[in-house]
Amino acid sequence: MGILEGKRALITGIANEKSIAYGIAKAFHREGAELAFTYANEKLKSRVEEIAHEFGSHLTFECDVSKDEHIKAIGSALRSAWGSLDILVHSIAFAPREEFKGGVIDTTREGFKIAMDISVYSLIALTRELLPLMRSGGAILTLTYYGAEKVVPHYNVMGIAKAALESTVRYLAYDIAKYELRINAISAGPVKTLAAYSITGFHLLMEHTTKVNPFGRAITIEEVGDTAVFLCSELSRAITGEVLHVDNGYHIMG
Ligand code: 0WD
Repeated sequence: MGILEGKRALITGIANEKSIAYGIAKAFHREGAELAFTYANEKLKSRVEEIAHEFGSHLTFECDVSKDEHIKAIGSALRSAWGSLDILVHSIAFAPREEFKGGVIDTTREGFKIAMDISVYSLIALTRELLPLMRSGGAILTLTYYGAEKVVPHYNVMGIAKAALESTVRYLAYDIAKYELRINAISAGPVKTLAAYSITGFHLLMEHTTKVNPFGRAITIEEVGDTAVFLCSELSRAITGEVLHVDNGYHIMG
């Protein structure tokens, strides 16, 4: 029997099979969870539907997190499809491509607002909307990156957004504990996904990280998936507000 048997999970942030959220969905499916998916826009609809079928699900909903009405709609769609929810995976981040070109000093007001809205506020808004559906013992998971803690050239406003996201995890952990719910973040090492390609010099970053980490190799989305299973299962029932690095130990190096 899988560790997530009987659990219902909503997975956001799949763009394709390379997405970190895809690795999480795969591991959740293996562990017996029932899955539902959101896609950000019409362009991603058919790809996400195919992925849902692969995992035995027919539940896919459009949700552009910059739109309050989409977030509301997810609440009502899940209420009628399932009536309850155990796990929310928030695997969403965005900043306009130009924001990764110069330094933080070049950040535009608009770019700052967009990065914080899509990458941070969305976690608060989704948590609030889905809270009434979540069963006691449930868990929320988000994805962050080392650029929240240290300067990673070109990560820029996204580093600031990830620092805010990690703080949000701690504050939400406090708020939702009274419902016997938990929230944690995985700080993943670099993975070649669509989002990563917007970051100037991503390949250099990948090369450096791989060279420096103690294992000398890149992480896989399957490795993130396995940690996600732990953080969303009862095995981690005393862990909340935590940022867990899945980076082959890169963050311990000086
Ligand atoms: O190296 C990496 N790839 C790392 C990613 C290292 C550490 C953390 N992360 C984080 C990202 O910052 C993000 O929070 O993991 C999360 C998932 O990122 P990913 O798997 O690398 O990226 P990708 O496969 O591109 O999926 C991110 C998705 C979007 O895909 P595109 O490529 O179409 O932007 O976030 C979603 C969208 O599906 N997204 C949105 N969803 C709803 N509403 C929105 C939006 N407005 N904007 C982006």
